[in-house]
Amino acid sequence: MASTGIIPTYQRFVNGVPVPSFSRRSFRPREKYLILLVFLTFGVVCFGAFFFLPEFRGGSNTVNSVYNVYKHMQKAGPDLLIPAPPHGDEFSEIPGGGKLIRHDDIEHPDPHKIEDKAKLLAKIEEDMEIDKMRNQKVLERPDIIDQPNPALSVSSSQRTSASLKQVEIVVEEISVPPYNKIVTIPPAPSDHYPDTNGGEDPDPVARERRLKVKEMMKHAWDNYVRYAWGKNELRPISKRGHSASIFGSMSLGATIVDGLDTLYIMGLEEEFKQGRDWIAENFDINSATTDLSVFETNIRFIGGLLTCFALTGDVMFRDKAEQIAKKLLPAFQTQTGIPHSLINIKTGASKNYAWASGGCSVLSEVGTLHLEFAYLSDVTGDPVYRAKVDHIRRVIQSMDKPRGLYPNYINPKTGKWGQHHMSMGGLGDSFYEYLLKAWLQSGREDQEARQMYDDALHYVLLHMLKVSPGGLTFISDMKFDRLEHKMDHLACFSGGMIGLGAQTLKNDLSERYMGIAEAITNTCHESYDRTATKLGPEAFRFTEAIEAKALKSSEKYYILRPEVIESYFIMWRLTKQQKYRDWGWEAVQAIEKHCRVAGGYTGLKNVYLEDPPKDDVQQSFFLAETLKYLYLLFSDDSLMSLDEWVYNTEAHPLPIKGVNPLYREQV
Ligand code: DMJ
Repeated sequence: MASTGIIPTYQRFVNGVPVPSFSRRSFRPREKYLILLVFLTFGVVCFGAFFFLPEFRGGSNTVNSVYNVYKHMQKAGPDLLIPAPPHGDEFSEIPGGGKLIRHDDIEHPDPHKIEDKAKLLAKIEEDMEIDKMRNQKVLERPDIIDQPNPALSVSSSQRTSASLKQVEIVVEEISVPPYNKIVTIPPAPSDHYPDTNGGEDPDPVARERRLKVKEMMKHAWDNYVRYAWGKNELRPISKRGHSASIFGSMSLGATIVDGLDTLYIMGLEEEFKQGRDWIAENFDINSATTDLSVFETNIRFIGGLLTCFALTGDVMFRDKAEQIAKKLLPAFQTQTGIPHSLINIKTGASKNYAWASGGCSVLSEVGTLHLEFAYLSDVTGDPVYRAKVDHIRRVIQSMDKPRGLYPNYINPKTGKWGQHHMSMGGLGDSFYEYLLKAWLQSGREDQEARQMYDDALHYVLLHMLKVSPGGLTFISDMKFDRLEHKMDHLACFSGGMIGLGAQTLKNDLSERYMGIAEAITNTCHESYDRTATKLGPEAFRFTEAIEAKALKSSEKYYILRPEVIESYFIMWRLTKQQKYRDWGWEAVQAIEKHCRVAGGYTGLKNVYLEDPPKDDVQQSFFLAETLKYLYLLFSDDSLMSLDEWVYNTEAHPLPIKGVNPLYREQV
């Protein structure tokens, strides 16, 4: 007879003959064990649910508990989506963001509409592609199709464990996932930590403005979390991920790594912890299978991670930085040791850009590795990284300089210059910056770097510095012997750099150089002020007809770049002239008016139009640099002081050796 019970019955045989089971009066020992096992399992499940689900532990009421169970089920995947039971509170947090939104927006999807939504999404994505081709306005993706990713929510346990100031070595033995084991390296004995909750300026206006910038960071970050978590960048209008070619085709979470130290500095602890855990758990440079830019990977990823290591002592950051640097090393295996621009992380094959003059490497790229690689050697104890960048320095230093200038292109095979194009903007810029900053980073020990900086700047100013008929000072580009009276937005960092150089080594030239720094920063401000949006173009020119304005349509865009604001920040700290703060605030207002959209911040295609078309990209450097510099502009000097930190070219502050106890070098 077939059993209809839940517990299976077993047929007994005696000498091969089945014995009818109805004749038994009690369970056999095996059956008893089985029943016991079932009850035990049930008990363990109940016990586990009670103690380990935070909602049960929190003693919430029944409705809330049911609601929370529903949320857990949502995490299991879209297939399990069911209408949520009624809930007492009308609002909840966006996962990871802490921003209040209506439950209706996220929690009550009508199951019957899910298919239509998917179709709508596909249609919108298709429209956007067509739209892009026509260079028309990007179609905004309506909110109804965005389901927050529950996997991104910051759990209560994460919240309580979020601490930015880890001083002692902590190994949490009980945690299962390795990323929860935070091992920290203490700084040299000192009570010195950046007071990220402090740094408030005595001026109440500055305090208010700083708060506004912090809110902007929240808006940028929350939307990235909501729509593009783990992707490189956010498309804030079409509300999806974006990846520029510099990141290859992989999702490396560039915005997380690049923006993390800004979160830290702003005291956004939950968001910092959320990003930190993503990096620990998900960031793997080996997932990169196509070509990556050595320069960009260094300044954004290695630089960002090293700053987080310095700030927290959390060795996970240092180790990830080192893993990346190791993968970049094959790019240095050229005849001269001058690295190639691109590397395939998987194969180790490296090459230069097809467009670069005669197969050359780019000056700004090979010269912008020094800070990160030197620091990495000191914190890991492995001299290989510093050796690589010292070698680059020696090669470049030994080359003849046409009229004392450094051309933008250098051939890694021959060790000779390519085309004699010189620029303080793209292709040249941060080469000069890193000479000055290598000296600063070394606690002013690296005299060779300072000498090279002084010489390079002398010849740049001698040959390329110009004053327009209207009295605007600018650093022109130079192509062979011809000056091109154009300045890139990128070159606007030089106001701050020249000021910093003048202030940190007082000599006969200091006053003149400080004057030039002020004049260049003023010109860059003019390039903003002379537009309809009050945001500056990608490049501006000086001709008989125009001054500090873009000429070509390809120069009229603004992609949330930081360089002008970077100079406001440095010049404010050096001179304390109120105008720099005022100009920074003008930029904040313009960004809010023209670049802020519901889904984040976008670049503009033409800053001279009252209502410019938008590019639908929130660059990772907007979080890493633009917002960080704005925040620091309105902070007290004590926060991330220029006496203790040197900012890499992506605005990731690295500690100054011998001055800042957070240097954390291996001894
Ligand atoms: C950043 O990635 C860095 O500042 C780099 O040096 C050049 N420009 C971008 C931002 O404009």
